Amino acid sequence: MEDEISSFFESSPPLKNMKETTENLNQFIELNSSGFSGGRRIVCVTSGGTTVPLEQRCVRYIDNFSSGNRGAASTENFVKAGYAVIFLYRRGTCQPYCRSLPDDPFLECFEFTDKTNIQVHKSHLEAVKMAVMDQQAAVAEGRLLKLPFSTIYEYLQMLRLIATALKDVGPCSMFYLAAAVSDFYVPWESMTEHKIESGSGPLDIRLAQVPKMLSILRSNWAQKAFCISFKLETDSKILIEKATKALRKYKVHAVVANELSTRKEEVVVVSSSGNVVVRRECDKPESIVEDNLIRLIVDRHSTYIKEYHS
Ligand code: 9Z3
Repeated sequence: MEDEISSFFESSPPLKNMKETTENLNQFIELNSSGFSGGRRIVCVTSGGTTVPLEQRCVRYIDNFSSGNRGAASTENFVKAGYAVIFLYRRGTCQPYCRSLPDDPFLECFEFTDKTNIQVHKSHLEAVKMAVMDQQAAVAEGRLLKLPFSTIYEYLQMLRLIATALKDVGPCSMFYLAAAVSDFYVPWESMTEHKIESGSGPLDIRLAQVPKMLSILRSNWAQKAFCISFKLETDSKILIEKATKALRKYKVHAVVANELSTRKEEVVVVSSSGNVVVRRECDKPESIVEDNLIRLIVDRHSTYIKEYHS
């Protein structure tokens, strides 16, 4: 397994903004773990789906479904709970504090009062005000660092970078892995450079298995961090069994199991202390499942830190 993982990284195209990303990351972690900020807990929230390019100069790719809503909503709740959040997200997916804005906020929220004055439409005023104020406050207080990815290559290299940078934060750090990560990919060296020709009939592609990074995250990159992974299924009959298997195999602290069609209504937190069903409060229209989910995860993290120090 270790060999597969090293060869995955050795053959990956290097990250473009590696130096700048590492600097921003280290600065963010230093600020939040110093006495100046009171030593905050730091969580890395991953969000959105990874792409698998089919060509090195990519025109076509395979994608994993995820709107990024779970990651964005969870980030807002972690910030509210006092955490600093590294939001590792798929470019173009849902962003924290923007969930109640329309699909095309720029075109739908603004209106011209005359040719030189633009203002927010009355019906969107509250949503825009909250989005801008909350996001600016989180960034100004140094509680939110956003890092984008698109491909499986970028995602896994960034995850390794973050895990390594968080090593000294130990049990006060958390990984909350809500991103939908590809299980299969085309190895970079076996990928054609140019756009695949479409004139020569059906296309056969052989996909290799993406090495399971969760094991190495737990056993090597971030041994002391609290680690929550997600399990997504479309068949509810196998969901809990699969989540339980993942809990044992990867030795994470909990697996959040969700079924695609009901994922906004309920999730099941599977851990060694039993399974807990977490639901959205149906009688409150504003309520989202992440309100209760993050409360539970934060509680579990507190217990983990206490037990670690005793
Ligand atoms: C999830 O299960 C997330 O909860 C969703 C959130 C992607 C369903 P949305 O972004 O949806 O709000 O639209 N994420 C993990 C999915 C995943 O790929 N898990 C792998 C698996 O199930 C393990 S890493 O095998």
